[in-house]
Amino acid sequence: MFSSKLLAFKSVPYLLKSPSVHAGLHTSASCSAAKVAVVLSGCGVYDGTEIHEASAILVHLSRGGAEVKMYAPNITQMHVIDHGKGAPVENESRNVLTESARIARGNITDLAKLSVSNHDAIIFPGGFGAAKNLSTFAVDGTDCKVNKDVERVLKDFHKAGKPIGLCCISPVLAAKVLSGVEVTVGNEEEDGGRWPYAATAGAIKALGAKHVIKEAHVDEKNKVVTSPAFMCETKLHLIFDGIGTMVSNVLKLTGK
Ligand SMILES: *[C@@H]1O[C@H](CO)[C@@H](O)[C@H](O)[C@H]1NC(C)=O
Ligand SMILES: *[C@@H]1O[C@H](CO)[C@@H](O)[C@H](O)[C@H]1NC(C)=O
Ligand SMILES: *[C@@H]1O[C@H](CO)[C@@H](O)[C@H](O)[C@H]1NC(C)=O
Ligand SMILES: CC(=O)N[C@H]1CO[C@H](CO)[C@@H](O)[C@@H]1O
Repeated sequence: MFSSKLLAFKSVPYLLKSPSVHAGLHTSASCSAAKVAVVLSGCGVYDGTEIHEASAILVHLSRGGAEVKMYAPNITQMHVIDHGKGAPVENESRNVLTESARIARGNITDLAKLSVSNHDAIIFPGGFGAAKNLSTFAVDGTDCKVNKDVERVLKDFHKAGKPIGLCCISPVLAAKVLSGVEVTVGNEEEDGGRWPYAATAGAIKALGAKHVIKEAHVDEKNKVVTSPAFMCETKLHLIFDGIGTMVSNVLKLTGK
């Protein structure tokens, strides 16, 4: 993995920062950076977090200068899906926190330990994990239950006036937990297959939330920012850019 050239480069002493310089940089960076929690729900679109969405969020947060900490609940996944076949794997069981750790490169914390006081904002990528593990929306629709720690953190960030970003299917979590919130999942009609999950907008309205037909929406009053991401059949770079709009609005609302 590491070439001998790289190892040689790293061993040149005058290219390394002294510990004091490094500590100074770290302190100044952490003063102004927005501290953002990202909540994952597994690893893979059909039973966990949508990987491209999580990655796009992390790239945009990095570019925006945010300090990121990742979380996932320590619970068993509802399903393990063979993504090649699109079907559940019989008798296989996986843990949401363990699977999410793949996306976090190992650096992840149990969602039960997430405290609003340590963060300026929170973001939920989509993927079926949000509807299967963070809530029961995939099975129960508008009668869904939301994971108790997901419900707790959504309410805590909302009460503290700290921004909440959600994309793809995740806006249903806010619609269920935060009454009267405005969100978008893109469109309310399938429009020739461009919006295959358009029916979700109806469920959002039935939950008492307001659905807005938009490529990205900022509910200024509730500080809830949403974008459709993979709810739309479109090009990957457009999904990446849409998530960038969501992330930059979340960062703007932190005031950092
Ligand atoms: C893990 O993430 C935290 C920020 O949440 C960071 O301070 C720490 O350095 C990271 N640890 C590793 C081993 O990357
Ligand atoms: C997850 O929960 C299991 C069972 O309760 C426990 O053994 C394990 O240590 C937990 N993992 C983490 C990372 O908290
Ligand atoms: C799954 O487990 C059940 C109960 O142990 C067993 O009856 C069944 O044959 C298993 N299915 C497969 C595909 O292994
Ligand atoms: C295995 C399973 O279904 N796990 C959970 C996924 O998340 C939902 C919502 O919190 C739980 O109800 C499930 O038990």
